[in-house]
Amino acid sequence: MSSSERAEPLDVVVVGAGFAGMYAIWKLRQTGLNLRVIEAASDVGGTWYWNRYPGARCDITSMEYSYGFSEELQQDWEWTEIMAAQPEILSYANHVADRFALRDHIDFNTRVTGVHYLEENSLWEITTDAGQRYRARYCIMATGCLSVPNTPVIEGQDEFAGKTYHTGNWPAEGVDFTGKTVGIIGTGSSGVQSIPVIARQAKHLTVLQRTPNYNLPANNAPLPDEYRSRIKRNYKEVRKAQRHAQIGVSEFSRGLGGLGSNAEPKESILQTSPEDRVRALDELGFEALRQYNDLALNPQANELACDMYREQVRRVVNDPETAEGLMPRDYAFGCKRPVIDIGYYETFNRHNVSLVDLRRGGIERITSTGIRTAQGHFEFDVLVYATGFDAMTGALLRMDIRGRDGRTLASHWEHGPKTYLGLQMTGFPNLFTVTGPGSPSVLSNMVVSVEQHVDWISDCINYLDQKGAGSIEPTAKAEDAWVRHVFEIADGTMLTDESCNSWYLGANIPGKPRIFMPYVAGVGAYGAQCDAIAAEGYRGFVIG
Ligand code: FAD
Ligand code: N01
Repeated sequence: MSSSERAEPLDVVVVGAGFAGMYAIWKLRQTGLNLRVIEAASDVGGTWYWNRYPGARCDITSMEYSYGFSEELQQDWEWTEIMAAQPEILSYANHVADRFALRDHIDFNTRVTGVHYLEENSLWEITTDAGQRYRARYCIMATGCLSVPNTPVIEGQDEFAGKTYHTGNWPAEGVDFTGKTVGIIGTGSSGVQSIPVIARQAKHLTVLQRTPNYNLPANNAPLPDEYRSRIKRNYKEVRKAQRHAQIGVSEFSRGLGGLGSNAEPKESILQTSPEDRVRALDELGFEALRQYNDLALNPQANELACDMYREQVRRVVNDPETAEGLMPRDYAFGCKRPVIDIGYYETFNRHNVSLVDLRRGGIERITSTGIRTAQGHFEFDVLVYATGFDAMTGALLRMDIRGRDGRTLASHWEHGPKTYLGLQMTGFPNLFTVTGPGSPSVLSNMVVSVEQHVDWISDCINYLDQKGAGSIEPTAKAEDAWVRHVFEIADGTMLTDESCNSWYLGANIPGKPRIFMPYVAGVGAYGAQCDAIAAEGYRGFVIG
């Protein structure tokens, strides 16, 4: 009998076998629950399975962007660089799967298409593209925030005769760009990481850029031995500190580079003179922007930083017209996820790289040989989409999720995602989301947030089982109050500024409601609320 056809319902079905689904297996197995994980890919790793584009790497120090659940694992595993590249992170995921025999619980190459609540027997029925059916008391969506690549609809795109790739769904065998003329659309994190690497191989690379980003230097390097041993000696404290930190990175990594591990910014840019700022750029280049503490909340301070940024682009990029084209304008520094780069601007000094600044005339259509823009036609052998994701809600809304009374998640979220704590939705009992909208999620070190969510969900299921309770879901009042709270604390920051068209707001997907989705208060403040709510007998939830 296949796992999906067993007579008895499962305790739990988990959808997705990235870091979240993998940890869910380890955690829920400890408590004796019987579970299956369903994964569309042919193996584990999620993000790091799909995003194999050249240059892909994490932007948080790997000693911290890694699991904390096993002391033996964290002592044994050796990272080679401060921020590991994708192949190393995927090897790590494979190692974890082997070491803890996780694959035994996973059905690979299987995409979940339907998730329906059967009210009469309080079970979820999960159906797949292969026609399998699973039934379970609980369903955990570990489907990822950045797991649905966004390919914009551009007229003529099917006519292109060359090869087309998306950074978020890169072929496992890699792509050889040698001797090829390549066009790339998109200059977010994926574009900024891949452009310097593709440029080193291709005959010619044309970067089609609609919005230039604000990038900061990665400062990546081989992992310093002293840092490695300091972290390993203190891993227990590191993991504890992560859970109390703003973005889930401990002070043990301070000063190392990567998000969350910069030195504490001490200076107010508003207190500096023009001469001070020129001197700072002379001494530190783009790094200078990391030392100011008033950019996030003060628009005037932010504008001074933007001026410094543009001046530094001018200094690095030799051709004045290209430099001008690469300068971000009209939106605040910090409103989008910071892009961490390695040699991005220097790449535009290569003879085989050119920029098409789409602000001077956009894409009109894709032709059989390239892209026609208002500025002319550009020919390519290969076209790369580095155009991002339908983030945070995309994977959930692509499944047909139906809760009580057959109500769809799509209708519950018609005006934007509504959750309580980013963990549950009203009307969808016993269905949990890992790092869902309304939790720190993509604003955090996501391995830390994944572990915190899975731990909370596991404790919640144990609590219900001990009580002999059959279901849990948030009250509409608690859900509404949480949605308001998430919005209110983001309001007034650069993150929700009108000029900002980030994927945090859903602004990258035509027709998606413009709502700020993650929770900005930080991993520590958020975790404390989750713990308090559980300690008070799951305040705001109805236990049936
Ligand atoms: P994912 O890794 O996205 O896994 C979700 C899985 O669910 C996927 O394997 C997918 O195939 C599967 N799935 C989805 N829908 C279905 C379905 N219907 N049926 C079956 N299976 C399904 N975060 C950081 O904190 N630091 C970083 O440095 C960082 N770097 C990143 C770099 C890149 C290129 C990208 C794209 C993201 C990065 N992130 C980073 C975010 C990253 O997504 C998370 O850190 C983390 O890997 C998420 O793990 P997850 O298991 O929640 O989701
Ligand atoms: O996607 P993005 P991403 N015509 O949405 C452009 C994580 N990540 O894959 O800004 C022309 O940021 C779009 O232009 P615009 C990280 O969380 C992390 O790069 O909409 N251009 C933009 O330039 C990150 O934030 C790492 O005007 C079009 C680009 O495509 C998230 O994933 C590495 C277009 C998309 O940028 C997403 O990053 C990679 C069109 N029709 C990813 N449509 C690390 O470094 C879109 N664009 C850890």
